[in-house]
Amino acid sequence: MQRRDFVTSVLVGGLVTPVMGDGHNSTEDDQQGNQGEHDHGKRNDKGTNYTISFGHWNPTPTNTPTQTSSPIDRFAADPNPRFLNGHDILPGNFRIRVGDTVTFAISGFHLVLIYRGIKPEDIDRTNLLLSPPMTFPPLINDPDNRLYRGLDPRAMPTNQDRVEVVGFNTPGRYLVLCGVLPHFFDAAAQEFVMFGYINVRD
Ligand SMILES: [Cu+2]
Repeated sequence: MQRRDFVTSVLVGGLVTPVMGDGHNSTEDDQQGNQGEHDHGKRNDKGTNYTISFGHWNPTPTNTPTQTSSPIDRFAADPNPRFLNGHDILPGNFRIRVGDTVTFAISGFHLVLIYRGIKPEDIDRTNLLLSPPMTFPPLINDPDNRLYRGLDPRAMPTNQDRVEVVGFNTPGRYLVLCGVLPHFFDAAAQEFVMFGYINVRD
């Protein structure tokens, strides 16, 4: 069975010379990184991966609300200096294809929320909130049209940075936002801030 799978993999891979019969051995598998595990027929050869930075550390002299020229030292007493965190989703608007995946590279106290076919105004940010334990800000808890809710950042107060990879399997326009309420909606300016769109097409 392993031998047959390997031959299939070579043919599917489009190599000029098919490896038949005795051509299969464990050394070749190791060179391909397969280590004997095959997943042919399920491979997504067309898809690709995109990276979105979801909040970022911002060691520059122009931060708000605190003006500072200090570099960020994460060995310091507070390893997550929130006033030096940029609340941006970058890129904020782009197109991918069905089957692609997106790597959300999350830095700081943020919550990845993905909705399909709605706008920021459609999110219930008044009634559907997770009550803040301790000093955490409220988190949006609106399940309507939600495709994905990421890990609860309140569960990891010391090491907030992480990566979450999400696949997009249905065409549509997806709203990506940070579920931390004051990041998503600036109450003083009365405007939506930390959100973006991913357009998924066939
Ligand atoms: Cu956020």
